[in-house]
Amino acid sequence: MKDQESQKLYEEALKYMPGGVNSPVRAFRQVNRNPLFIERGKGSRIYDADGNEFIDYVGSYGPLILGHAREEVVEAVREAAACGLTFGAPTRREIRLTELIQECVPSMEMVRLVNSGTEAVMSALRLARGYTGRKKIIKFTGCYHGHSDGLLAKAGSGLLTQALPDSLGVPKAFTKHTLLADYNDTEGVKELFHKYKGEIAAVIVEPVAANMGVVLPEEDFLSFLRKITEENGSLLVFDEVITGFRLALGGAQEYFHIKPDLTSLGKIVGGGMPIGAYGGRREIMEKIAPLGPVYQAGTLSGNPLSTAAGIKTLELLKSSQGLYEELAAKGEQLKNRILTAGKGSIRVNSIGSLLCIYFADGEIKDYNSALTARVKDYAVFFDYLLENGIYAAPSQFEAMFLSGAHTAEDVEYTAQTIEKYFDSI
Ligand code: KE4
Repeated sequence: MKDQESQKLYEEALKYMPGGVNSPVRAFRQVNRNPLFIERGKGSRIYDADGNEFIDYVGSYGPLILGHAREEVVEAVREAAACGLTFGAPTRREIRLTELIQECVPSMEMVRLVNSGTEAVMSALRLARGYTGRKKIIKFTGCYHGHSDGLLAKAGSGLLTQALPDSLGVPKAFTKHTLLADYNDTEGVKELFHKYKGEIAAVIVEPVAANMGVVLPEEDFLSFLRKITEENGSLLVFDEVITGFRLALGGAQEYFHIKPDLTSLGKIVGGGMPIGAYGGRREIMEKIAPLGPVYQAGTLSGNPLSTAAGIKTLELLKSSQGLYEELAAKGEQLKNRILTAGKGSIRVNSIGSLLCIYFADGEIKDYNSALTARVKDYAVFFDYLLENGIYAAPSQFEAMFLSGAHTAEDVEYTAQTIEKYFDSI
């Protein structure tokens, strides 16, 4: 595959940016090649600097459930931009977007818009501590909730990719109130609530752990978290930055019928523009400045372009009959074809349009089992797909995303290519 232009751009990029990228996973460090520089995308396709075309299963790590450059979304941004990029003042689009969020996710009785998923989670946890007057937070190993200091403890996503259990530069003091439990380990959570009785402000969880590949909650895990937080006066925070508007229009909380106290959103809610949001029960959200004493702010929060893209995206999702069923069917079809092709050498975790192909022998149900994945085998597989026009996640621990723009032909071609791979090794 020709990649001279990407190589040239990569050399250039290395002069100015750490690793030549603005987010670590894009550097392709876990796979055996340098990153490709992407020029444009349309629908399920992306096109790189050398003119190569790929079926894209990264989709910018989640926002593009409608595919790249969906005309109505681009038009909405274009129209908003022509009226000014930002005002630092309230606008009607913020009302419309937060109204749509509340319609789709009824537990979010009140919403604050921010600029990234990291900011949404960081703010939600500050609010949880402010509202409860407690300090401790429980998070799960392998879950990733953005890069705010207190959460960079045994996190997933890029930290798992680079085998960094923690980050340099985060003093121990900043994570001493972060308690760790293993995903799906209800006994471990019980022990923490026993040991730190009355001190736990919140439990934060990815309702589907999409940042250690795709690890599903075991039966009753989420309802157990709902119960034990209620019993202890702690808040349940669903980090739906990936699952929000992905598993269902109402996200994982609709899919699993669990009502958290607070929810963080990102990605899809901005339709590909920079965004985050957090929200929940009114009496909790009213603690947020300027109403209450928990401070949080942002220059570009609720900006016209992100709200325009988010509004149009959610309106299209609301009116798209059968999209989620279609995504789930495509995901299931692809999972079954891949499992058969793998002849027992791989595992595929999937739910709806989220999927992860693990090069592993045992079930992947938490951080420790995820660590058993044969990442070098994954890297060889990734390269084969890339050479055959398929752009998969450049890390064993990132989910692959299907969109409404992926056609039956895309799925068939992908399945056949994967079948050829396993026949060839
Ligand atoms: P951002 O700050 O990257 O917008 O969101 C942080 C975040 C929070 N919560 C969850 C569940 C997330 O998955 C993320 C970010 N996801 C990663 C992909 N696994 C972003 C990709 C990247 O870091 O480049």
